[in-house]
Amino acid sequence: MLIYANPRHAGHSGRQEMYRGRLVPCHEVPARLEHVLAELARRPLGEIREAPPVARALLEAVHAPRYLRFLETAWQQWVALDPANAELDALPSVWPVRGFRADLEPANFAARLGLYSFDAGTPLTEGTWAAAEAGAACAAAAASSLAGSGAPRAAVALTRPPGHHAGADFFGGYCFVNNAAVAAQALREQGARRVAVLDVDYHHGNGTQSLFYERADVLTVSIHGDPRTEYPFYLGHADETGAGAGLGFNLNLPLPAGTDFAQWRAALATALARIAAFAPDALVVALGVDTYEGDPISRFRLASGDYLQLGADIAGAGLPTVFTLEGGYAVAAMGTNVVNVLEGFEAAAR
Ligand code: 6XA
Ligand code: ZN
Repeated sequence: MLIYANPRHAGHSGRQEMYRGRLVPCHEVPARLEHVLAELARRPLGEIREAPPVARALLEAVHAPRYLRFLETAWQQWVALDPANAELDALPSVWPVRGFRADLEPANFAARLGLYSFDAGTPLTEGTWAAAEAGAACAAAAASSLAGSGAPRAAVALTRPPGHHAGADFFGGYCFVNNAAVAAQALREQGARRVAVLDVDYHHGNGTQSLFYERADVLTVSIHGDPRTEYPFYLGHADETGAGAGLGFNLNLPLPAGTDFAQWRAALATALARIAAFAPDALVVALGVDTYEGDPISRFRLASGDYLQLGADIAGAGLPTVFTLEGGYAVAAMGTNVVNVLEGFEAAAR
């Protein structure tokens, strides 16, 4: 498999996030990706490449132009308010809920930050935009690499910040640019008639779901902690099945806290059966490993060895596959768990 690693990822390094009523050190840290790279050095699975820059038109096919312009300039706006802000992160604290105006961009920076976000757990830092844009480039390059004869079966966007919570014009859940959606859109634009996105992160991929909710050409399937108790809370229920032309093209498989691999794998079988019935030309896997039993913020019970089987089951779909890296906060186990998925996939895809 081909691996596109984000060379700018470490520039996005938040200091603090709001968690259970207090500011705590960020869970989504650069070391997560460094552990995956270290494990890939021990167990190489393919060439590791740098991606060319991502086309703005592709980003704008996924995200609103005014949102992208905001992300791109947010740090400068933040520091322009007060040079001392350079030592802080920009963290949202006010949001327009139902009945508020979202069509106008407020003149106040904190209000703009709130307009384009949905939680106080996602700090925006000096290197956030560069990291997010370079991550999208990895996703786009991974998709491109699957086109043509002699293409590999799979390609990986090894990147952070993650992407699956980011929607057309909002960030949150540590996500800014939706890398899985960028990959799916790129696959469509390069000729795939139908693309399936399978989200195996512990958390519902609300951003990805909302981006494709009214489209029949991209099937979105997510296996995740039940949103009645688990983040992102306000989306991810089983009765969300798509709308308009997209009706029937979204599948949510919420599972209770405490779910083990046997139960989880049964949901994966349901997900893969739906994907097979859709008969896509390509698959995007939003790969989070926060389903791990040792994850500090999640509550499933997958063991490291289970990720080999998870990868093999996904390979069983028999599709050209792009993986994007999403969550996983048991940092020291991150390399083993992610590389196990990829190795399990490769071994079964042979
Ligand atoms: C709340 C928890 C965010 C979860 C992020 C994640 N700050 N999403 O892993 O997949
Ligand atoms: Zn997650």
